Amino acid sequence: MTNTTIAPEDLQKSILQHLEKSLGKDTQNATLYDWRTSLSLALRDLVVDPWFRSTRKTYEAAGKRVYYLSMEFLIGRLLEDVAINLGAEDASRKALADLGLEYDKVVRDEPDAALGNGGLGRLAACFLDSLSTLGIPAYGYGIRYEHGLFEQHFEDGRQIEVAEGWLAQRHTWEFERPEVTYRIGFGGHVNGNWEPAETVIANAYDTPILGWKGRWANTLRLWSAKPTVLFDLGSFNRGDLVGAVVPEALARAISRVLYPDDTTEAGKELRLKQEYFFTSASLQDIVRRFGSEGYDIDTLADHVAIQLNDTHPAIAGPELIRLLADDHGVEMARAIEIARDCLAYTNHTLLPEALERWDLGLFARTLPRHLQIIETIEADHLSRTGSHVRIIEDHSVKMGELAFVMAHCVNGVSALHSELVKKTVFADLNRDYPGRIINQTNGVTPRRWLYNCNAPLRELINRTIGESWVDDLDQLKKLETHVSDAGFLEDFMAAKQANKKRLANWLGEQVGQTVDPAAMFDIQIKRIHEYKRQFMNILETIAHWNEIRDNPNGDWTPRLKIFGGKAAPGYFVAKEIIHLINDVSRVINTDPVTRDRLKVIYPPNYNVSMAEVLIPAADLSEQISTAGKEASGTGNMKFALNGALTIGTLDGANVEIRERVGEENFFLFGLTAEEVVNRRTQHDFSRTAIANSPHLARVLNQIADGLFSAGDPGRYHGLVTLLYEHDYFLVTCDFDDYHATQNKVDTAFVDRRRWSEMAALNTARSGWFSSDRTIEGYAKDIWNTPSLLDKSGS
Ligand code: 73E
Repeated sequence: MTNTTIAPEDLQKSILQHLEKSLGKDTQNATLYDWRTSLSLALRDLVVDPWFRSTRKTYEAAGKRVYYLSMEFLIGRLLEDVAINLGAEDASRKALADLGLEYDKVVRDEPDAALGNGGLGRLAACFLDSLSTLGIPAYGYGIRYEHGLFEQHFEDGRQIEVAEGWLAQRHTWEFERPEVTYRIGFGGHVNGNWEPAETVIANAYDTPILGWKGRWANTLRLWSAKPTVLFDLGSFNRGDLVGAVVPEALARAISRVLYPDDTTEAGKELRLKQEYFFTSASLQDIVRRFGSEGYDIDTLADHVAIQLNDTHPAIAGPELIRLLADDHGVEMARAIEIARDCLAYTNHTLLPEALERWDLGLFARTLPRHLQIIETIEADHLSRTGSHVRIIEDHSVKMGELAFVMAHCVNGVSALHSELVKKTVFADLNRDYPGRIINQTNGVTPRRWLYNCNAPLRELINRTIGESWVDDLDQLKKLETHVSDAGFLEDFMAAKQANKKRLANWLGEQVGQTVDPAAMFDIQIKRIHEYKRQFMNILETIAHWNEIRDNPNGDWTPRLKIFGGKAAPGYFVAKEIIHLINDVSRVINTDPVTRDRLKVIYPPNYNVSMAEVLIPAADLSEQISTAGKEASGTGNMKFALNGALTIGTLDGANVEIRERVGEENFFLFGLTAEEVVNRRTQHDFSRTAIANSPHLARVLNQIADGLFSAGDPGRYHGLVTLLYEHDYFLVTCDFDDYHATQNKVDTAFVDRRRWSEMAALNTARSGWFSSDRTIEGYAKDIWNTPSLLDKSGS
């Protein structure tokens, strides 16, 4: 089947019925929330049919299924996604319009499901979309956090974190499964059998994930933690009111909140419990489903492919062995073999602070049986390979080594990153297990990141090459022949201009700032981190401001600099950088000399929905991390796909983007990964770099003098000192090249014809960065799972 087409009248009938029967409201009293929920329920009804059909086909095929285990699924809003995949967007628009409602306003009322920090969680969401679009039978497994990533507010330019509450409203897309529960044990003793001291219940909630044209739907199953005893009546009867609710509160704490640390390890007991909680529930579910279909447990790996999204679910190795050996009586050596045949592990970062290690004492106390199994895994690994790499070392359990040894395949997320994985963190294990490490360069779903978020460009592409690019993004190549056509380029730039106007309006509403849509929109949106170097960007912005002030009558290209992103609440330096950007923005935006030429805006609370407004409007994409540090990046791909040019280093997937779009259509600067490593060994490299850069020296003096922190001149003493003394991320060394390259961007932007060619070529040559291509790579090289869509596309 293809699209579920629904007539606007029928959809409207269904909306009104849900309003009345599901929400108990009449049209007189309905709020925006009621209308949005009614539309969502009406559309959800249409998802059920393809969802059931896919599930039935999956069981009939009796083939292999993918289980994607991830602590994070940063899915954002779902309403528009579902409407478009169902082919019901126009019907929704009409049905609502007849009720006096505006579709876009209703869509925007939905809170983001912010069950992730950044790239890793968003990648998992794009993968779900592609798995469904490709018709590969799959389940996503994760945690149903009551509070997703915190809301970011600014107070006097400082980041303040406020708890997020997406579940305060009814989450329309999910189906609670009260009957699907598993017991998850913690602590206790092993006397032959493991007797946990504490048990919580994992309860399933299912969200159907519909693919393009509604041809297929998979399931995202999220676990919520509940107590085994709902209420301690004994304590209550003794008059201990607080004691009566404690067991419940402790159990529920496990799925209460997402850890807000991106690319850093949380290292807390509750985090270990979260990891084990969702991994155990997912594996029990997988093994139960497998058993219910009547297969012999020895053939598990013929039917089950489990992908570990980083080390967060790395306890899956020992847990699966425990289920096989302790519960199903499989002999230990065979259990290890089966588990390894099922498991594969994706590494997302080389940053040492992100490599998970658990204190041995804490681990032994929390998961005593698993520690025994890990000792067995380690002994097996050492004896088979003669390796000297241990899993338990320095009084800790190393989850990277555990995941590596227990996976039949390990992958990095860009060509450069995968090579560095082989050469650095896992160099020894790579020798012990040659060929185990492979590459799967990340991708993004073109449905959300072009079709849904960029209507003007979507329409132009459809007019030019038809609609088949949406699930076959390589088709964008066909646009290349049109790049010599002045009319096409004008249309391309008109689409960009429409998006820039939309963003200008949005900024007016959200932050009360007026911006010039003719200015270059230069955007850096991502988590705030030293290695991503927002610091270098704001320093360069100050240098640019100085230049304009030095020559106020010069022919300056007007620029709007936009920053977006959150800092981990405990990451002090990142929060200082946020404060600095906001301070600089205040000074620059009120300077009458530069006002028409330079503006800096930092809208608070960057999230997926904000990205959907910002990315289509970008002229310039900032991908400026220290080479060797950004494993891949996925924002870089979204910008290029939407016709922004990149200013970037040879880091992560930038390398592959530049190769594909052409080096003449990419603004490259900076040290290479190899040069970065060498430069760090040079004595006083940062002082030397600052001494050799009059621009940078001047900017640092201005900051140190308190130019941006009136009344508090010492505010950025720490940040400035950091650059002189511990510039680990080489901001000082790359600064001049970055600044010179920004000047080249200014010049290039003025040549509208050439710029439009470069922008259009970025779109035309970004087809390879579809997550459909990535998922096809995983399916072929790692999972060995076929698509169950039949050839006619149904
Ligand atoms: O380069 C990105 C990459 O594009 C990388 O930093 C990010 O993963 C993206 C998707 O592959 C990432 N996130 C984490 N590690 N790498 C992480 C680590 C701990 C907690 C949460 C996220």
